[in-house]
Amino acid sequence: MSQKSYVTGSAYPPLENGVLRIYSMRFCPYAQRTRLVLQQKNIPHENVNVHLKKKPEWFLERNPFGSVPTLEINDKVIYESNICSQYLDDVYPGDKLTPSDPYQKARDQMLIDTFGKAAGLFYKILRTGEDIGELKKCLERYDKELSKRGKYFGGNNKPCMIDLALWPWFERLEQLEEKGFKLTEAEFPNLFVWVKTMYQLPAVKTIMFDNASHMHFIKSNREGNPDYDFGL
Ligand SMILES: N[C@@H](CCC(=O)N[C@@H](CS)C(=O)NCC(=O)O)C(=O)O
Repeated sequence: MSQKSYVTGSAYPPLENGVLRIYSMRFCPYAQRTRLVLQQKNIPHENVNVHLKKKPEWFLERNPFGSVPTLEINDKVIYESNICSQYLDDVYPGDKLTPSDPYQKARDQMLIDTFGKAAGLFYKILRTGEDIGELKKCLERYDKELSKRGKYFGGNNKPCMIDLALWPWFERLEQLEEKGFKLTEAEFPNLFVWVKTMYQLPAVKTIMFDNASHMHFIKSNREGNPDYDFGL
């Protein structure tokens, strides 16, 4: 199976019974969330990358929104990153990533859902060079939360769903430097420790890109010709 992205007009790569497949795009932070869960839980799967500007017809038949990540197994199709990740955690054995306590689970989901604001601001800053103040305000909440929880949002011993759901944007934070912005350790002491700890995680190391690759992709995307297959 090719790593290169499948385009409009390509033939559907046959899916064997019982095999779990993720439809992805290598630089998508949302797909990265679910790919991190697959890695962290060691779930056997195959990866099919799709060209998001020239989507294959068979991809749109499965997910009419044409978004990644999308999961497929037998006759089941699941999309939306947090829903895909939760499905995997519910169904597959291995490290349990979601807290069993309903209140803790709700608290974590709140932090994941409301992170959408920070993610939106991040891209707006990259696009417009707008000031970083509002983003910092969002991140303060996460820094404070970590100070109560430990090395990870999941505590001192292991990462949990929220760590994996937030990570993709932190791997991309260095991109802000292009606009002359930098978050400092003095402002976000707990997030800084967390970022260092997360970089040591095998799941993160396996699928991460360095800043130069992220920058290349974001620039190509901005120019209207996203280089989905960069480096392949
Ligand atoms: N809310 C979705 C967002 C996913 C998303 O926007 N992914 C982007 C790629 S980074 C995508 O598939 N875009 C579809 C498109 O460009 O048409 C999720 O959490 O899965």
